[in-house]
Amino acid sequence: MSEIGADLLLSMYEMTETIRRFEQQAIAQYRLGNIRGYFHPYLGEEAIAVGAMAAIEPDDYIVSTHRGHGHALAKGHEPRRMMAELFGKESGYCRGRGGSMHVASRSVRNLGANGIVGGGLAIAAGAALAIKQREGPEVVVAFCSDGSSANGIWHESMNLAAIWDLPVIFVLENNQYAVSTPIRDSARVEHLSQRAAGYGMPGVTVDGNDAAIVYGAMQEPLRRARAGEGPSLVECLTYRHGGHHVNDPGLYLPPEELQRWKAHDPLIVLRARLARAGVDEAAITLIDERVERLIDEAVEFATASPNPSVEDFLAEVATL
Ligand SMILES: Cc1ncc(C[n+]2csc(CCOP(=O)(O)OP(=O)(O)O)c2C)c(N)n1
Ligand SMILES: [Mg+2]
Repeated sequence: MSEIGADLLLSMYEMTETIRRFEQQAIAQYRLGNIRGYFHPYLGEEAIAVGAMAAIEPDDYIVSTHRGHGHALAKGHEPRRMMAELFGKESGYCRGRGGSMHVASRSVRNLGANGIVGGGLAIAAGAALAIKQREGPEVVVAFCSDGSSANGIWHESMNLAAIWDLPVIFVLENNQYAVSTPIRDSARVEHLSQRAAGYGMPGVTVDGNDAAIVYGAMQEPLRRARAGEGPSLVECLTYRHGGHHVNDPGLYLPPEELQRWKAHDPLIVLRARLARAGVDEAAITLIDERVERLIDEAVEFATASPNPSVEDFLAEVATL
């Protein structure tokens, strides 16, 4: 991979820090009772969303997962309206009706987080088919998880994308666990990317904690997709910084395994890259301070925003 310039490294650092702080603050708000329901933190996995999104164009689409706050922020959702959505407020992206697992926005071209494991993949194939039929230049990045790769919809979507040469890039976030089940207990292949061969598409496995490596790994799949040559699979190895969701203490995670991955944290990796690129600490501190203000302001905005009114609470929600 050719070296990435300091400007791109800095913007990737800023987004990584934004997701990190957003998640930390949102978890604090959850503990205060201001956010309810399920909440699957993206802590530790930020480099995948950041690297993938740095590689695509604003007009490209994504589908996201149940662990989707980082995808949304990196794709261009504003932290304040994201936070408001998590708070269930009217000013949220889905007017507070979606919450953590159902953030979506047409203008941002995020076709949605999804509470169904693998649920976004068929949507990605459908969106890519639409792009192909209208001969559009866009691609769809389909974020998916190690757990989803054991689901039928993962295999059906991969096959459809392959036989129709659809402009999709499947970005598999292998964080080694599906809730408490380690991937070694649910797959017999060494790398999940090997499964791409079964569908006649290229597959690679890369370090998903290094945003620069993820960015680099996206280049050839993007070229292929835009040239009409079809889909690719990019498996990104990563690790959660804790349990499956905010109320899971993650006691099944071997402490030394967790520590090993924390030492290879996406922020640590990017800071080392920035140092090698000659960026001084002061520039990084400035970013940290700017991000801190941005996320504090997001919490203030969400707190001050009105709840949906009781009268139209069910508007835009299907009723029986
Ligand atoms: C089709 C389906 N099956 C089961 C569940 C319950 N469930 C929610 S998350 C999860 C495990 C997810 O693990 P993985 O797919 O690896 O994603 P991760 O949480 O690690 O990001 C399960 C089984 C679900 N939401 N959808
Ligand atoms: Mg997983």
